[in-house]
Amino acid sequence: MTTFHLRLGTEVADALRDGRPVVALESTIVSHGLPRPDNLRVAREIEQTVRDAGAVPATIGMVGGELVVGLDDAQLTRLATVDGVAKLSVRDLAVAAATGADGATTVAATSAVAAAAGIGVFATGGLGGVHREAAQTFDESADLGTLARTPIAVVCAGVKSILDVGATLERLETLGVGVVGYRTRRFPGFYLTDAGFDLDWSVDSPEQVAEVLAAREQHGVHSGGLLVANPLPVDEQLDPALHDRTLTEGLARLHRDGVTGKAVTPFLLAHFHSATEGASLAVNIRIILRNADLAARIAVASARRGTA
Ligand code: PSU
Ligand code: MN
Repeated sequence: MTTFHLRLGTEVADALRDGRPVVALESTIVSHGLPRPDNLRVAREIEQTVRDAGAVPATIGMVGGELVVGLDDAQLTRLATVDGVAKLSVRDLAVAAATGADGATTVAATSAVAAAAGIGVFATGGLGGVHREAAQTFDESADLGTLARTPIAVVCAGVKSILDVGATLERLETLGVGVVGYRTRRFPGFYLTDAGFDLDWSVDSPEQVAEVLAAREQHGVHSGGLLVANPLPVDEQLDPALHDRTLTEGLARLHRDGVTGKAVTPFLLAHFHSATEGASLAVNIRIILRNADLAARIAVASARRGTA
């Protein structure tokens, strides 16, 4: 009889046992969010960035039905290069394990697995959210509902404007997910520094985020997630005119091709990468590396405090 458990990579298991800083990383950006062959190179660079800032990277994914926290290089290569890697949200994890699938974990699944493994900080690029036209389609990423019940800090650059940003912020409030800007009171729009919405709170340092996480844990009142929204500097954002053109065209193609459901996000990401001839990819990579660095510094500060 098969037993199912989380397989921790050796380095991750050692770090967690010793109370050293660990940062969770997702695999959906590798398998479905970034184009080949850049995806594998970037996945390795993200891990290296976490190491350079003093933490241990734990990229999470499913290999042959095994749920791995801290993929080794062969496993990472497999999820970045083979065809047919499933996109796994939380609800898919058990089915994928029982059927022996290869799968990449979304923000929702990565958060849930990381928290179960005892990891408190997670770096990604952009969060899923409420899709445009959600009033008709009900298409809202499971990232939001999962963060409502998962005690993890997610460092991201807000959400992409492929989504309804205002509705996403409203849903985060309804669901009780904390949102703080990192050195800003404006919510970032991934490729763009400012998505056009104010935030109630901002934090100034990794140490201050560690304080927030300690307060949440020690109060024992709120056990949901915290979004740390880390914008790109204005001079590094995607040219806003190019961004707007690409978005309009991508949404039109989505309709034309009748793409729906979990295929929507990867379809629009791929459109951005090809239509901007690499400009959006360069920005995307920069965002992820900046978030990996900040997440690692938060994990280091939390480990110093002895709270994560
Ligand atoms: N947003 C991005 N890049 C991504 C994703 C979202 O800017 O790669 C991925 C993340 O893994 C996220 C998922 O959890 O897409 C959301 O997909 P959906 O909208 O189907 O929930
Ligand atoms: Mn969806």
